[in-house]
Amino acid sequence: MKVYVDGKYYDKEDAKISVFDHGLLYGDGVFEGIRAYKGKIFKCDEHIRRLYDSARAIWLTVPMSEEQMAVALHATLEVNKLKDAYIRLVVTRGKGDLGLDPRKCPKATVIIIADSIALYPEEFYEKGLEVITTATRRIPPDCLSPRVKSLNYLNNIMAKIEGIQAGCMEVIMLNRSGYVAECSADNIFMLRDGRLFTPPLEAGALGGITRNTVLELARGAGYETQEPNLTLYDLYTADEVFLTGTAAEVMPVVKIDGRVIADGKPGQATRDLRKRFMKLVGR
Ligand code: PXG
Repeated sequence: MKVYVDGKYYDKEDAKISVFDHGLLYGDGVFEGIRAYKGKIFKCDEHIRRLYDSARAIWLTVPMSEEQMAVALHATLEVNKLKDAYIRLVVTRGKGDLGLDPRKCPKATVIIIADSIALYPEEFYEKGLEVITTATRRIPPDCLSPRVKSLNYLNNIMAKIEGIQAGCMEVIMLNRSGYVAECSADNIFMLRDGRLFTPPLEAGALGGITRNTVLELARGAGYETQEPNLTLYDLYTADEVFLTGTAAEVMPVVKIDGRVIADGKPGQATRDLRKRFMKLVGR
């Protein structure tokens, strides 16, 4: 495996950054999780746009153009001879000193790792996931915008640990008002009477690339879509619930906090939208 670090490729063992990098010292940086299907990077421009928006929002200058970033992403796939892959793109504040001051970091660090994907086992798509709601609430947008895909994932990791302890692979996080925000690394959707709902970004959701794609696919297929605040009551009484994300794609949910959703099987619309998504990515 060859890893891209600041314009050069290193073997996995030799791909290293400084212990003074503020990405490590403070979680000061941004990242993207991207997928390639059959050699084509899925929604490459959208991921690059989100990365640069995240960077701009935290006063971080990415030391290359968006066009150069696209070239670097494709080159990293090429060097590793990967067709179906998971790409982790990380931009940190760079090497600085032992203080918060980002002005001490003259140049951002850019890392691109491309690996074969660890897929969710097929059985989860057939049977559906069981999830719980966590006590850990999503960080409020007035503290750190969830729109920024930053290297500060502790909030989500605390939620993930609650899920692991309950035997669940994914968890639902509420915002401080008690409305549904999203999951630890996925967005959430529900269906009711044929209409598709997902929480608004203001509720504390990341603007997921898969979320956008599924909303577009659904509208194109004639579903009515809405983005209202959703409560746990809405999810518990939904006809269908599913998750979207780069890793999960479209994943049915059949149990929430011990309550069986509808008949406990992946729903018709979920299967339909999953099929449309898989067609779009060519699988
Ligand atoms: N919410 C959060 C908090 C996320 O981190 C999503 C929603 C879904 O967004 P996309 O753009 O992927 O549809 C994410 C995505 C990983 C990993 O390795 C995490 C994500 C994506 C890919 C890999 O844990 N998070």
